[in-house]
Amino acid sequence: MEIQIGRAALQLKQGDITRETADAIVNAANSSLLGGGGVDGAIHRAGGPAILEECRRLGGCEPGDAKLTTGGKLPARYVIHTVGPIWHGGRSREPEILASAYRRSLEVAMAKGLRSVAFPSISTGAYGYPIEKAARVALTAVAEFLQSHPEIERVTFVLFSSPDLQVYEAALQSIHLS
Ligand code: AR6
Repeated sequence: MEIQIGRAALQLKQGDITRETADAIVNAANSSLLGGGGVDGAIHRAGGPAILEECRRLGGCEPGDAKLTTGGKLPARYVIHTVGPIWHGGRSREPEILASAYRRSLEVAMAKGLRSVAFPSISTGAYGYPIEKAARVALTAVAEFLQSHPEIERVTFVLFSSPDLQVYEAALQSIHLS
């Protein structure tokens, strides 16, 4: 599924983000930036040790912030490492922190002059954020950003499973039509 927002394309697809050829892929990391499981583990495995070497020099990352490394051996040129919120029931600023993770990732991409960015579903794995809620926050934050920043030409959400893709498609339809 793909929609236009201003001049930009917002695309949803199923796949493995480590195989994406965007200018940058986004990593759902933890505050240490020193690796982990899930998509973080997959990105470091596929990208090789150069990414972790660069991460060691970044001094970690606060939840809701984002930092840049090169893509190592990945097809993407850069990796933007962001940290989503751990789900604690929804009253600990989880939506604000999640929206900030998406916005800051796009700001970091823009600062480097990048035009295409691929995101995984941040916080909906090990961090336990309910995916229906996370999808609305994610798509709203990205759509608002694209409306005011035409420099970004394409954002792709790469959902790992078909059920996850369906959740994002339903969320995008309801946001787009409202
Ligand atoms: N491509 C796309 N999506 C993927 C891939 C992949 N190769 N692998 C997993 N996913 P998670 P979080 C999906 O747990 O919830 C790490 O240990 C996965 O199905 O990777 O933000 C970090 O170091 C899920 O939908 O990230 C942190 O400690 C989504 O990516 C912690 O997990 C996010 O799941 C961050 O937790």
